[in-house]
Amino acid sequence: MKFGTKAIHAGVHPDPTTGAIMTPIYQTSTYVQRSPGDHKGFEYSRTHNPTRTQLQNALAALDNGKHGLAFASGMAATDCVVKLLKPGDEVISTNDLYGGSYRIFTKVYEPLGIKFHFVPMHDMAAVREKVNERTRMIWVETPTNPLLNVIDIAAASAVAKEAGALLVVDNTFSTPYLQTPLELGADIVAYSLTKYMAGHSDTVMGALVYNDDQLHERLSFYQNACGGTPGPQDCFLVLRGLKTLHIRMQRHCENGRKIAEFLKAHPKVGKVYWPGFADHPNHEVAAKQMNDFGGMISFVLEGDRKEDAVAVLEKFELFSLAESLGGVESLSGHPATMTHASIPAEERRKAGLSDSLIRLSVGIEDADDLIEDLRQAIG
Ligand code: P1T
Repeated sequence: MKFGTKAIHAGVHPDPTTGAIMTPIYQTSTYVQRSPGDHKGFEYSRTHNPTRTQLQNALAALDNGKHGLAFASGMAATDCVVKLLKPGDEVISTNDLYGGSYRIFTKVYEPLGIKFHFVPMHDMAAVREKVNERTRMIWVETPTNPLLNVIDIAAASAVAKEAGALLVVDNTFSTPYLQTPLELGADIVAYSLTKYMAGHSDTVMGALVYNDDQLHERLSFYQNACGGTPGPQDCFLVLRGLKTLHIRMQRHCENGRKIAEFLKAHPKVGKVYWPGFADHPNHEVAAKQMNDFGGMISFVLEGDRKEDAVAVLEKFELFSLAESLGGVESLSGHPATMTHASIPAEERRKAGLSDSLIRLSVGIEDADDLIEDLRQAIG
C-alpha cells in the first residue's frame, strides 16, 4: 500500500459496535469485567485504551514497524527510551538537537549515572571516536533541530551494530513521509507527535515505533508502569492529523523550497540552513535517505547580530513568534532564547548555533504571502 493510502487507512478499523468510520474517542478510565480477569482486553486506560490502540497501530504502519507506543509528549517518549539504560551505560548523541532532549539527558539522567557524549554526528568519525565497551545507545536526530544537519542513518546503524548499541532516531522533523529510519537500520524511531504528525498545533504528544518483540515487552512495561500516556481526545486529534500527513508534508516541502531559495538570494541574509541546497554539506546524504527536504529552515542575517534578528522576529506578521513547529501555520523562533535556551551558551557555540539564528517552520499557506512577509520583515 502506498503512503497516502496508508496515512488514511492503515491501522484503523470501523468501530466494531456501531460501524463509525472515525475511531471513537473512548473517554473512559476503566472497563467493566464480567468476573475477575474476564474482560474484553481492556482493564484500565493507562494500560490500554481503544482510541490509543488504533493510533499506535497507525503509527507503526506508517513507519513500516511492528509496534507503536503513544505518550503524553515527545519528552515522555524520550524518557521511556532512556529507561532502557542503567548506571554506567554510555550514549552518543548528536550535539545539535532539541534543547529539551539535551536537558533530559544532562539534567535528569546524567545525575543517575548515565554518560552522554555530544558529537557533531554528521561526521561519523566523531561518533566512532566515542565508542567503547559501555556504549549502549546512539541517539540521532535528523535533520537536526535547529541547524538542519543531516545524519547518515545507515552509517550510524553500522556503527551501532558494531558496538552492540541501540540506534534511536528522532524523526520529528522528517516524519515517515520523508524517511523511514527502521528501514535504514534504526532500532527505535522517536517522535514528538505535537509537530507534523498531529499537524495543527492543537495537542502535545509523542510516540515510539520499533520492530523488536523484546523491546516491546520492556518499553510497553515502562509506558504502563511510569504512566506518561496520552488521553483519548489527544489520540483522536493525532489520528485525524495523520490522515492528511502526506498532503501537508508535500506543501510544507514545496513552500520550504521556495522560501529557502528566496532567503538565499536576499542580500541582507547571511547563511541559510536547508538540506535541499546542492551545496549543503550533507545534501547527498539527505537526497539518499529522504524523499524531499522538509519545511524547516534556519538562517542568520548578514552581520550575524542578535539585535537585527530580534527586530526581524518582531516585524513578522504571518510567521508567528512561538515555540514548536510542524503545524499548518508558519512559525518563527529564536532558538538561543527559546527552544535551545537549556543548552549552555558555550555548548551552543561549539555546535555552531549562533545567538542570531532565526528558525522558521514553514506552514502550508500560499508561498507568495509568506515571501511577502519575509520581504517586509527583513527589509
Ligand atoms: O514538545 P514535545 O512533544 O515533548 O517534544 C519534544 C521534542 C522532541 N524532539 C524534537 C526533535 C523536538 O523538536 C521536540 C520539541 N521541539 C520543540 C518544541 C521546538 O520548538 O523545537
